[in-house]
Amino acid sequence: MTDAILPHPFEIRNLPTPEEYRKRKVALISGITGQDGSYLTELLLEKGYEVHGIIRRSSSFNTGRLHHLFTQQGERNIKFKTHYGDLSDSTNLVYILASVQPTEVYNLGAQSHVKVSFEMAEYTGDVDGLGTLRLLDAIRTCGLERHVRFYQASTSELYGKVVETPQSEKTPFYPRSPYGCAKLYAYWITVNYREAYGVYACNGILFNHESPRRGRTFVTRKITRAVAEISLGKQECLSLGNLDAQRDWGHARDYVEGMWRMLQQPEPEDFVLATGETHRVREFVEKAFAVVGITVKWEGEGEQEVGKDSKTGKIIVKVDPRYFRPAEVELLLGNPAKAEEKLGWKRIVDFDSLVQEMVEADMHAARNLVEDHN
Ligand code: NDP
Ligand code: GDR
Repeated sequence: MTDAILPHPFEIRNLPTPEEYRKRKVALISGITGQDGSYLTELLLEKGYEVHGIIRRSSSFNTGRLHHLFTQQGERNIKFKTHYGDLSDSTNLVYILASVQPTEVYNLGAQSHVKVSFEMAEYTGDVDGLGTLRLLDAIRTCGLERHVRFYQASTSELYGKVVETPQSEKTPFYPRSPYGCAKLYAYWITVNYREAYGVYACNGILFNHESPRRGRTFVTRKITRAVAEISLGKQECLSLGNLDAQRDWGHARDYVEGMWRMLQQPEPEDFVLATGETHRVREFVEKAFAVVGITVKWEGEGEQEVGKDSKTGKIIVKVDPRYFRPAEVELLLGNPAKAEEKLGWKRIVDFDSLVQEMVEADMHAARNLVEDHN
């Protein structure tokens, strides 16, 4: 390991020693407006951190998941600030790092939709892959590589095509989408900066995690919103793609706790966070409809398959090939043993409770016409 191959082009003046510096608790989160960003912010504020987030300039409102925190700022003594920025803009990242001087950086920002990544492959590579490099390089540029702890939002999509199950930190990667390939670069550049420059950098290889704050185009939330609307007579039918994909679904709130724990260890390492259970998309559909008292009866096969309300005989689920992916990840099932042993981490919310919470939240929103920011 070398101290620095090139001199730092820019250094913060009067930087304290890493030990002195880390006595503060200051977090910087990219992707703070997303599902995980909002739960992580809540967790860190509860732990007494000063939290800074990078938000993108958008022509429409994109801070809905943080709304309650902005309003609490005046009432509670919380230290929370947002900064305009983008993972495609290196200068801006250097500027934010130099002015915030964080002790922990959580890189959650990404074009995170797998299907969209097939349509926006280059952009996804730029933001999800090179964006991670830009943030790591910004840390070096500021001379903070021994001061900052870095979390990279790696993903079970790295496993892609099934090589073995359950998938652990030792399972070889075989990504199946531009998103997975971009995240593969991000995974390895994180490992590389750890090994080359001694950055305390960890990959959290997280399996799918959901919540009422999940984006509406991901399958779980798409299902729970449709279940609420269909049960209230506001929507006829739900169109889905591959009903047989299997996922290891947990609750986002449990997973952000694991992210934080990864950065509190004596040495940086990579960890899988998962439930150790897998369920098919169709099972999620059945459970979600069951919450509102509807039993789904499946008929037909392949693209002709439909789900009917067993009481009324009405078609409430259809297969639409538009939602199929050019290459699919058929089965994800994680082994969280390392995180359980070394981090003392365990998921709390089980599959049934997750589905129930999401359906109930969407029922509440649909009944009360609550504005949905997610
Ligand atoms: P979301 O899609 O909900 O949030 C993504 C965040 O990234 C948003 O804040 C978004 O901003 C921001 N973002 C998008 N593009 C850029 C950019 N160019 N520059 C800066 N920020 C950007 O994702 P999740 O919260 O679900 O996931 C968080 C991270 O974890 C992502 O990196 C995702 O790939 C990864 N991950 C997620 C898993 C899951 O199951 N949820 C599992 C494993 C990994 P805006 O609001 O403006 O769009
Ligand atoms: P995923 O999540 O691709 O696993 O990525 P998503 O919810 O989009 O898909 C899960 C599975 O459901 C199938 N599916 C559908 N998916 C969507 N979005 N819409 C549909 O109509 C539909 N019908 C069936 C998909 O084919 C797939 O098999 C998520 C993201 O959060 C990533 O950022 C993260 O890295 C991984 O989880 C772990």
